[in-house]
Amino acid sequence: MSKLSIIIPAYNEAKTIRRLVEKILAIPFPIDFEVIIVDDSSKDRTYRIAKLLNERDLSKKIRLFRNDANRGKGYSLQQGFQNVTGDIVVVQDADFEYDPVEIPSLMQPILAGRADVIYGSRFLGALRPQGMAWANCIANHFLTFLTNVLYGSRLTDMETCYKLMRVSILKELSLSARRFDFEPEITSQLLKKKIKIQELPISYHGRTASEGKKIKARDFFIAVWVLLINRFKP
Ligand SMILES: Nc1nc2c(ncn2[C@@H]2O[C@H](COP(=O)(O)OP(=O)(O)O)[C@@H](O)[C@H]2O)c(=O)[nH]1
Ligand SMILES: [Mg+2]
Repeated sequence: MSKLSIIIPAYNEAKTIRRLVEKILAIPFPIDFEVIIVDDSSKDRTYRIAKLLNERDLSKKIRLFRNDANRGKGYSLQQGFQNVTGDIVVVQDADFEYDPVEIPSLMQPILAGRADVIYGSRFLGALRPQGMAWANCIANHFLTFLTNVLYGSRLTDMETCYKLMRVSILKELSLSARRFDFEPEITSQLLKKKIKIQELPISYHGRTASEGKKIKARDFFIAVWVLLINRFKP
């Protein structure tokens, strides 16, 4: 095991992308790493900032891609996944709700050969993490509960962005989700393949819609639908 690939899907994240990437570059990861930024055709300065970061990055750890139009988080992740050169992959949202300094400890069980997939759970530390709106909190618990009922799992946070796995496992999946249906789709495929998902606690600082949170009620219903159809799909 020699390299970590951190994928950052970014859509209109000019406020946080620089700070996030600079923070990642300063983390003493136990293995080599690359940062793959996929700009989802942002309308703000996200791409320009990412380009500058890329040009100034003497360590050559940053790789930058850009979608030709706004296509969604799932699509952006696919672009990233197709370009990984590492053996372990993790998704890092661009908005700093999740703190990348926690990634090295999440990698430990995989590096030690004790796990193939790790989910960072926001709910192992608190039932309602800091800054998470009540509606989002209840939706998260419900979607995790539904996952557990349908797939016989015992997860506490299906929707977490921190999903780490061996690239060899990722390559076994056939993902088609384009938007926020990514989380239920990847989780159901892993569980259907009987791949064990191990959870570790993480911290979380939720942001509000005015700060740029874009997930909506409709994404909740899409997630329910995706969990159901994947369960009964042959
Ligand atoms: N909302 C949204 N986010 C996108 C899109 N493409 C990439 N992303 C990124 O996906 C991540 C998650 O989005 P966010 O709005 O924070 O959703 P949430 O934290 O799950 O509620 C962020 O890093 C976004 O920049 C897109 O088309 N729409
Ligand atoms: Mg977010």
